[in-house]
Amino acid sequence: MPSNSIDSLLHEERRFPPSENFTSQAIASQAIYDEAATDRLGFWANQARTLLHWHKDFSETLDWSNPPFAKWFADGKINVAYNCLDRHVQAGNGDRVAIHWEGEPGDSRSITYAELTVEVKRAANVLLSLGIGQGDRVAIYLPMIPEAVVAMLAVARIGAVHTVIFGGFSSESLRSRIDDASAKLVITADGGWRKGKVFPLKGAVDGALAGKKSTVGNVLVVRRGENVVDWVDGRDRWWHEELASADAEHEAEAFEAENPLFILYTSGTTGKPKGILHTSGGYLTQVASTHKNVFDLHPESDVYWCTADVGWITGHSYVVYGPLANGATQVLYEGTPDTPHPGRWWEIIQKYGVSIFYTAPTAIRSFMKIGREVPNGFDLTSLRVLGSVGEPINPEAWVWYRDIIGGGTAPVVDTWWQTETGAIMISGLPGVTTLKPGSAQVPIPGIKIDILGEDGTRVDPPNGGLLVVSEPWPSMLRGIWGDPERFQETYWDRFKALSGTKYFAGDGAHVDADGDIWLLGRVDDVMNISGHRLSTAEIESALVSHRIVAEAAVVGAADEATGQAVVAFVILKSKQAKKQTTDEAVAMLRSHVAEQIGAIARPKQIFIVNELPKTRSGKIMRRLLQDVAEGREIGDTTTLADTSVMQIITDKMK
Ligand code: 6R9
Repeated sequence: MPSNSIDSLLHEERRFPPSENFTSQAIASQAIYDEAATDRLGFWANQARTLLHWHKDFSETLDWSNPPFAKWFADGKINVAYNCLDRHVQAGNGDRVAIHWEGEPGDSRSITYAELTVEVKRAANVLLSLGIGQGDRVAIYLPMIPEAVVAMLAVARIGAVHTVIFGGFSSESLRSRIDDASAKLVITADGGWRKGKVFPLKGAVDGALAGKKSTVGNVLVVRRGENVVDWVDGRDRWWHEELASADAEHEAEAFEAENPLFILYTSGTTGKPKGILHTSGGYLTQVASTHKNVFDLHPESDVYWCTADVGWITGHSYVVYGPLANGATQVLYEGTPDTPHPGRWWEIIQKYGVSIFYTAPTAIRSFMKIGREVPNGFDLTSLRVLGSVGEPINPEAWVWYRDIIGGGTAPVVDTWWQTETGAIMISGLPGVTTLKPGSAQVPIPGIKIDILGEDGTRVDPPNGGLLVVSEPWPSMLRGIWGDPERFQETYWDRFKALSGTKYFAGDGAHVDADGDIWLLGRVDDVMNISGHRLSTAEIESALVSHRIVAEAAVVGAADEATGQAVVAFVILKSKQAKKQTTDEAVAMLRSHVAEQIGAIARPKQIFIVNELPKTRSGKIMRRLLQDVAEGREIGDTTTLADTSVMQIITDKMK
């Protein structure tokens, strides 16, 4: 991680206590910590009942009789979309803006809660007319346009299950996710705007569905890019035509609290992405509660903006479900931060008077690089709370964020969580916590975190260890789609024999003497590129699927801008090696990975080598390759089968 070495972190002395002004109006207070410490389950039951509308109240908060399969609020009944829409309208807030949408080319739309509710009702009726019902899977592959939110909520409203696939993923990735989830319907767009151009989406869907039997019966296409698309009669339908003829009335039915809400694919340690399953009542409780407390949301006056794409968990929890369950007004932006000019984000904050802003360290670092002159050219005085997510934020970026974007006063909350945890787990609370740059700080009320050593016993400061969640939590994943064994093995078996059923997060961490937690990055083969998760195995298997490649090893190397960068070491097949220059081979392989997975996975560097460092049992020693890629002295090579390999590789790279 950039400058987040444990040594530099331990010398971080800056402290930022809350101001009296902030504390006097803050949503959170010491009282919620006290409440949760006295009665953890009672606290969550209380959050569920005060923040959400239950069609039928629950009698049991948590059923943990069959770990790791948890049930929260199991006999309660709820409709997630009703909670995000209808009830705000019924409470007299129909005229409040739900979404200020800003298209990349400069077009914009403001949509009220009343309008959004009608759109979702129409879309729900369209889904029903296409034969989608409770439990059916719907794949969503859309740009950041309001229809993405409408589509997700319409699926939720009828008790079906969405799987959103990030628009940057390739046709191949789309196909494997559609197949794994057995989706019956795909909702896409002709194209979307990115970096001043229209990028096509419908074509990738056509590619994913071409030439094979698929569970997909229909493709609904939103018109956005106005680019030319191919059309399969009978299968494809225009979203705007279907919605226009659909009934604007739809009554939300109550579903069980554990009704599946969505599957979201994320990278794990193997080549095959995992379909993380989330359900309804517990998930909505924790996203609503954290969104309110961690961001100090005052829905009647705040304008909130989370820059994440809805294709990631942050977009699910803190663009769609959290803010809408809380009746917030938010900004949704289609494009990139620097189009058409490097101040685009700050211009949007100025235009809408954004008061709460949530983004990733990689973005902050790229703005730091451009310089403070750009944000200084805009009025950012509306900002009062800043959030960070996706990877550790180095103290320098934290302080810059607070000073330059937050006017030297806005609290910065560093929020640690994962696709699997569904909602924020570790973070300071603005108005309560004395903030410490670089530390994610403390578990939120109602969450139990421990740092354990390899032997399953608690590690004391200043030693580092493995981060575990020791008690079930409402928004926890309920499984890996179609693979209960992998669910058990990946997350729950690590400490089972040693200290009971605890959730192993895959992150290393350290606690300081104040009890504040410092995240140290992944301890497995998962990389973090600009806050996006990618697995080394996934990229390696994409590389070896190319005809010229014999073997490949991928590492995440520290990178100033993106946190980590993908670096690949590739052995070519000897017959193929001579057919092109090294530069040609590298260029070919970089674009091959982008086609197989998506542009985010494209290796920054590829080194063509003759050997890879392996142990006697044949395991590639990525640790040594990482030393090479990061330009470090090479570590212990004694377990290598052939100890001269590293010398050959380093010579080759000179
Ligand atoms: C929400 C999200 C999860 C992984 C996680 C960790 C890293 C996320 C972090 C952080 C340090 C933070 N991570 N937030 N590390 N400080 N505030 O990013 O989910 O895409 O599943 O990634 O990201 O390594 O394990 P996801």
